[in-house]
Amino acid sequence: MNQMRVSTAHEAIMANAIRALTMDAVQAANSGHPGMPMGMADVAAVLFNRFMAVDPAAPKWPDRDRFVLSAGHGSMLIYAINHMLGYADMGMDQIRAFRQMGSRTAGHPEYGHADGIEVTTGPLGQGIATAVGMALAERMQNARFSGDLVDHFTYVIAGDGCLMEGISQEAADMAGHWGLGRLIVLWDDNKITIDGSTTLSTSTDQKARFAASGWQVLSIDGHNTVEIADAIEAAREDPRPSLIACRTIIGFGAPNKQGTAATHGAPLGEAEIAAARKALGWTSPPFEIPEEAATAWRAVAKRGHAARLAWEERLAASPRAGAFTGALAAPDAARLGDAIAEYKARLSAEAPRLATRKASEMALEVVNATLPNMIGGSADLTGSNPTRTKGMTPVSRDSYGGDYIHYGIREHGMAAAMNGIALHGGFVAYGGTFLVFTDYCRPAIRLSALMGMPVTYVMTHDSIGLGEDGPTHQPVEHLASLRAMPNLNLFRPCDAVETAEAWALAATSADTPSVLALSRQGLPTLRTAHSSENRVARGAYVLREADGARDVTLIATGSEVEIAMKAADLLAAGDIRAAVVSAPCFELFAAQDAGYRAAVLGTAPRVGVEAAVEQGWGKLLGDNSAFVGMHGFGASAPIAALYQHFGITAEAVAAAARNLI
Ligand SMILES: Cc1ncc(C[n+]2csc(CCOP(=O)(O)OP(=O)(O)O)c2C)c(N)n1
Ligand SMILES: [Mg+2]
Repeated sequence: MNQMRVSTAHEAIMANAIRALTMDAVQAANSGHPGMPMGMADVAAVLFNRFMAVDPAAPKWPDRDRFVLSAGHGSMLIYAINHMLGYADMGMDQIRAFRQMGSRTAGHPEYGHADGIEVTTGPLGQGIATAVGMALAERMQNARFSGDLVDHFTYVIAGDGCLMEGISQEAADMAGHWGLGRLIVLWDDNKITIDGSTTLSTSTDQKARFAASGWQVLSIDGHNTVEIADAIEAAREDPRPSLIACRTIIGFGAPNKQGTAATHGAPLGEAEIAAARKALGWTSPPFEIPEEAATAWRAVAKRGHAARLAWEERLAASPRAGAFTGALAAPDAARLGDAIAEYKARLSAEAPRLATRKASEMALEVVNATLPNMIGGSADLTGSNPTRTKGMTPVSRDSYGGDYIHYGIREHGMAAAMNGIALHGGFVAYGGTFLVFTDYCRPAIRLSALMGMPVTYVMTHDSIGLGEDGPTHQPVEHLASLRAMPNLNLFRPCDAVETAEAWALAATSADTPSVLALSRQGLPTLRTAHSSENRVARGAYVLREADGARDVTLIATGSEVEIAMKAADLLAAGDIRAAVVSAPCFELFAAQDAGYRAAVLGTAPRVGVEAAVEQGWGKLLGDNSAFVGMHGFGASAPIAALYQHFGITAEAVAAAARNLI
């Protein structure tokens, strides 16, 4: 950016416009957080005035700079900015309706609610870690399409809270290790959190911490526009990611409350707002922006608009234009469906006995060979999760052209980074760890679901079936807790065929993330009759119908479907007619029409079987039912002893069925 072409004279009034809109919107809503936007207004004004390239007329322009408000409570900062930049969906009506039902100006910024909001933030620390994924995706896309088409920065505003959260260390470590020089974190170093001074709760030298992770660290007065601009310029030049400690005064401009936690999360009050207007020399009434400020902000949008048009010309002239646009489009579900159907035919014919984690690797061979933009990874369990397929090469600071990410032992960071990769666009991300550690990823999985990011979590070692590693590693409540999360598909396939079908759905999902719960232990192929139909897509289906009218329906998932099938054999020997329903995805089953669901479930008594807690099974089982599963934590022992000890056996299922009839 050529600074000489930018007018800097208006930055004080640009910043005060943020402050005024913030004070007035929070006051009108009688709720919200004025302190952070008022404290960081100068930094934001300089950042946008001199550096940001965004075009409100094309909010999704792929080479735009990304702005992440990690300190999401300061949402009025981004709403005020986007209003003044002229985003069509952020009129003053929206600012007036801050935090009201149906407005785009939600309490915390929500991806998809309004243009120019790159990521949902509010859970502190998520933004900075998500931004790492965005900045990595920028480099990966740059490696594939060159700097002509991909050449943007990711800017983050993070508060003391974001940096105190543990995930910030995972984020800092990843970004430093990957050398993400286009990631620039502006730390709102105001030394205040909700409870008061940061001295109440932290003594960490944050600058030393980031430096230790390989970052450039700069310190500035966050109210000095020259220092702000120089620091951002230096950050852009340095090959390392940069942390700019912006020493600020929270609530800057409110003469009696600034510098105190009182400005963090409550309206300032009419009297203090009047005093702030006076102190700032702001004479405009509430929700009015003086011409000078409006013009200055519009100039930023104009510059971004010109940059976007220039980029479009470069794209049009590029021999890679088709490939670039293709990579941003939805994955080709029809093509993958065909490839998976062909692969399934082979599986059904050969009927291998495989752990579903191994079956997942085999399915991924098909997925990755068919879809060109898959980015795999694992949190240091590559061999255990089998997530790396043939020909995949590691992504590193020397090789952004790779397609496999060694996330290290940073499950939470991995999950957030995958969100960032998905938000950036151009790639489809999956990453693995043990299912029990979904808890370590959970806040980021929740954001995948809330934002509608179709990332895939490859979660292996999905029950006591993992054996000797014991209860610390054996998920028991995880299936239930993941099923409780809205907009998340949990797949627990029973064999290699279902695993392939689950992958076909996960890899081409439009706006729902997927968790694949996969076994460590070997499982037989139960789908030996080939059908090109993706049966997992219906969530649950009759795997084996009873010989005549059903006496009982056995419903199972994953590794326990084999047990249910054996139980049906035992029951048949006693002249009891049992159907077996495989239910790999409760969420997709719930989305089927009532007629289909009723036909699958039948009217006979039901027995549910899953090596996990019963919670969440109620709807499938109904009243006249039994459940065979776990009632507490597992134990460390060989797998056969565990299933015996916890009573999850074909005999136990058959006995439960007989009890009901
Ligand atoms: C994970 C998480 N924990 C707690 C909160 C509640 N919370 C919102 S802001 C905040 C304090 C943030 O302090 P800081 O980042 O310094 O923001 P400032 O007060 O300076 O605006 C807390 C605890 C949250 N949003 N996310
Ligand atoms: Mg603070």
